Amino acid sequence: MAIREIITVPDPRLKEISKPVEAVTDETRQLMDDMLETMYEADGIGLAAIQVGVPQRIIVMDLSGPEERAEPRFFVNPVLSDPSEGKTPYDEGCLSVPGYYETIERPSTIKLTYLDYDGNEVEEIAEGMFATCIQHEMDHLEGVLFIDYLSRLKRQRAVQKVKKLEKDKARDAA
Ligand code: GNR
Ligand code: NI
Repeated sequence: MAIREIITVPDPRLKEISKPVEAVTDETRQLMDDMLETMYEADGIGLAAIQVGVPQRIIVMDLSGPEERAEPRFFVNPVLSDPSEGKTPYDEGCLSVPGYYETIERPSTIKLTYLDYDGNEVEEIAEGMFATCIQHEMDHLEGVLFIDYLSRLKRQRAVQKVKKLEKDKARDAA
């Protein structure tokens, strides 16, 4: 396993639409292992492949949190359907928009189908934090970030904040 670099806004690759995986192979699993390790190292609960610069429809997730890391999950070619009418607000963040948080409302429950780590088809209903997270990750596969739901002013502020953070980081490293 290897830690990969997480790309951040305004990297144009984050706007790409990711392509379906043709078959779940050992190469796919190696990428998923790397993504999981990268996500763990960054203290995240979810990560889409495009966030490490790979435009494939792959998501990893572990909702047990940075302390436990007990429930790694892998989603290949996920499809969402039947979103509930009821919505749930959640204070969202994104590893590609580090240091910025804003409340986003999304459908409270949603159906999903996907291929798992072994390439088996799975169907389930997501609710709670799982529903929020899978919708956030699914957006990444379509080139959409949570800040795209905000006003242009807030979105620009978020991008500026990330740029400043990275400039300061680069300066500290020099
Ligand atoms: O680590 C993450 N936390 C989070 C919190 C609320 C809603 C969504 C997320 S996903 C995010 C990691 C990430 O950027 N995934 O794409
Ligand atoms: Ni994200």
